[in-house]
Formats: sequence, C-alpha cells, structure tokens
Amino acid sequence: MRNSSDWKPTAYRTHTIGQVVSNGAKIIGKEVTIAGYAETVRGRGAICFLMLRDGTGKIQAFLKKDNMESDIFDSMQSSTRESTIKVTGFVAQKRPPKVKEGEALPSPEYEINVSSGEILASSETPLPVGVIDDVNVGLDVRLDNRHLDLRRTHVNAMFQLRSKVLQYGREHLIKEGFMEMNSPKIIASASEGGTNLFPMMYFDTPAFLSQSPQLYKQLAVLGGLERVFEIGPAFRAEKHDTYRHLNEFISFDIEGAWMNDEDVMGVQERMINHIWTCVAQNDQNLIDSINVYRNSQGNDSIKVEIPSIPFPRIAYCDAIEIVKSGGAEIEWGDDIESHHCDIIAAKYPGFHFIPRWPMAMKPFYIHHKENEKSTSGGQLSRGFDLNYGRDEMTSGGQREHRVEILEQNLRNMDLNPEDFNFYTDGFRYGAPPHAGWGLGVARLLMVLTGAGNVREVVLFPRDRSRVTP
Ligand code: AMO
Repeated sequence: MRNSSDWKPTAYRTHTIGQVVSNGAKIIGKEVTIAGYAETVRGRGAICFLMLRDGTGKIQAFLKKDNMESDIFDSMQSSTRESTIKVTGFVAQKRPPKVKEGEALPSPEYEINVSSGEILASSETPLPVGVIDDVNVGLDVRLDNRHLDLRRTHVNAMFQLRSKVLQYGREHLIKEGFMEMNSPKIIASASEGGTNLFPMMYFDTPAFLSQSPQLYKQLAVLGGLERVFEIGPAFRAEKHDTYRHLNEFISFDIEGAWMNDEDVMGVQERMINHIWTCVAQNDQNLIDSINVYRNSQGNDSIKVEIPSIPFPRIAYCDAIEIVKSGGAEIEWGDDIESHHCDIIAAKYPGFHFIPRWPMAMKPFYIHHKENEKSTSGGQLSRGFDLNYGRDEMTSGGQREHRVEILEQNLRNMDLNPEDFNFYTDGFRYGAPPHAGWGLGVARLLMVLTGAGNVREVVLFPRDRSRVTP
C-alpha cells in the first residue's frame, strides 16, 4: 500500500483510506469522504459492512439503514465485489477484540460510520481473475485481465517496485551528472543489426521502429551533452518465445563522454548498489507483500541482499575456460549461452561483468581493445555484458570515436556507411572518446522480485502472440 500522507483531497474524497487508517486517533468523530473498491460486502437486514480498498489501504465502512436514506442503503447492501463506492461518514474506533486476561490490547483500529454514499461503477460478476481469493488462473488469463490482476496486492507491489527501481536509478545517475534525454522511436536505419527490425511506413517512406537509442545517445554526447541517460521502449522483431524476451521492452541506457568501458561498468555497479540499498531501506513493505504470496504458493521468501561493489569481472577468455572446465563444449568466438552461464554462475552467483568480448561478435560501434589479442590471435573489444545467474542484464562498451575506423567497421559487417551518414557525420568534427550501456529493466526486476518471467514485471507485455490489451 502506498504512503499517502501528502496526498491532497480530490473531487471524490476528502481523505485517502491510508490517511484515515494512520490518523484515526486525530480525526475520530470527524466527517470524511472516502472512495474505493468493495473488497467484501457483508451483513443482512438493517446493517451492512463494506470492506473498502484504495491504493493506500483498507477500511471497514459500517452502514445502518436507520442512519441513511434507505434506497442508498439497499443499493450498497446489494453491491457486487470490486464495485467502486464512495461513502461519507464519521470516523469511529472499532470495538476492540476480546483478549485474554493479561494480554495487551492490539493498537486501535478505525472504521467509518456511514451517513451517505454512492455506487460509482458496479462490477460485473463473476470476476475473471480473483482479487483476494487465491484462484488459480494461468499467466495468459491474468494478462488478458491485467486491469484486475493488478488489483492483487503482490502484483500491485511488483509494479510499485518497478517504479521505485526506475526512480532510484534516475536519482543515482542524476547525482553522477547524467541528464535525461529522449531519442526518436521512428528511425531510418538499424543500430543493432538489420534482421530484428519492425518495418513501418512513414508517410511515403519505409522506416522502422527503434531497436535501441544507441546511435542517438552517442550523437547527443558528441554534440556536447556529455553524460546522458534514457529510459524508453526498444522494439525487436525477434522470434524468441522465452521467459526473458519480449518484442517491446524498456531499455535503460546511458552514454558518457571521456569514459571507457571500465568507467561505465563503474557507473552501472554503483547504480545497482544504490537501487538495492534504497529498496532495502524504503520498500520492505513491498517485498513483504510479494513474500506473502510466494509463501502461499510454497515458494521461499525473497531477500534484498545489497550486492557489494565492485562486481567481479570475468574476461570473456576466462569465461570460456570456466565453461570448458565445467564440461560444456564451447570455443573462443562462440556466444556464451544460458546453459554456459549456469556454469559461470555456479562460481559467481551474483552480478558479474563479462568484459573484452571478441570484436567480431560485437556491433560496429564498439571500440577494439588496443594491444590485446586472445591467445588464438583474435581481436578483443571493449564491449562487455553484465550477467546475473543465467541471464544477461546489460550490454555495453566503449565506442569507436574515429570516423574512418567506424566506417571500416560498417563495411566489415556488410553495412553501407552511406546509410549511416546521419550518424557518422556526428564524428567528422571532433569526437570525444565515449562509452555507455543498455540495461533491460524487466530483467533487473526479475532479479529483485524473484519473478521467473519478464511478463510478471511488464504491465502490458508484447510478445509473438500478444498485442493486446
Ligand atoms: P542489447 O541488444 O544487448 O544491447 O540490449 C541491451 C539489454 O536489453 C535487454 N534486452 C531485452 N529484454 C527483453 N526482451 C528482449 N528481446 C531484449 N533484448 C535485449 C537485455 C540486454 O542486455 N545498444 C546496446 C546497448 C549499449 O551498448 O549501450 C544494446 O541494445 O537485458
């Protein structure tokens, strides 16, 4: 439940339910108007108890036919669960429960003695997804009815945590001198390879949905914005159907001038450490809500363990050796796949960086690693990943800032430099060395919340089989 101590009255309520619950002693006897969802409707004859819930708390509303217009009473008494209801009444202390002799009384609870009210919108029955009952429905049904699924306490807590993670991340980057930017989402050429693009028509011209803010965050830095970040959608027409891939995801990107790969890895680990520290300090109530649900399903509680920094760095070449010694088949130049990551994670269970990937495996904008080749003579790069367990969280690296090399990289990857003039032109008039990364927000949230699927932490996911709601 959200802390609403500073929320102002609105057209529909004088107080949030949270304000009444936490200030009951001060406002006892006072008339208030609150509004919420009818979680339960009980009582027969001339009395009725409504349990009302808003985003900030729950409170019992007590209705007596003698105290109000009888048709309003009747409509409230026959209202359906989850209908939205506004009531006006007096704050009263609930009768304390009976306790055994010698036992301390629990702290007082409050209720509303209702004098008038209104049903704002009735709920249909039955509910396709139970809000307080533990009805077993699959993820697909939940996503089809996300508007109701979200009313469940632990699901709501997940999305509050998501908002907090972005807030703490932003906060940290701003403190380190980064400023927020927005790049276009309709673009003319690919940044991350041409096969994953969603094509579209931009009036009479073919265009694409953006795969990444990559080229634009670099242009912003070349232009003198020095340190930028962006939290925005990226679209990939990948035919993956996994727990960690979506076709639209939120990418949390940074780019900084006068920085190399190691510098921006530092920014990333400090940011993640800050996010975890803030969640541990401020949001244990959200973690508790998630744990109540997890425990009810027979799962262990999650704990917010603040990752110490620096995170381990396992150079790509060493990672390959670890995987080999774990018995899996892999060669220098191969991708490190999930089952390989399991072997590495057995040794490095928390966040860990994998720097210095082979140049040939990285996009054209990545800078090569000077004076360092693999034992097999392959060119290394200043590109890195951040992993947790079997999942990649982030890719990043230092960027090539010399236009001749950049154009050669494009040609090496069978791309036409002319298609990238809008980008390479940015490098023709002096370019600072720079570096950055892109972090998948949903993947980070999976680590924090223990979710086993990115769809749990994305409000309205887009995958191969879902474009609604
Ligand atoms: P990359 O393509 O590795 O790098 O993406 C960065 C991070 O975004 C997340 N991610 C995804 N999340 C969900 N569904 C997907 N289909 C998906 N694809 C990627 C991952 C990944 O690590 N321009 C570079 C970043 C940079 O160098 O600054 C880029 O986009 O967590």
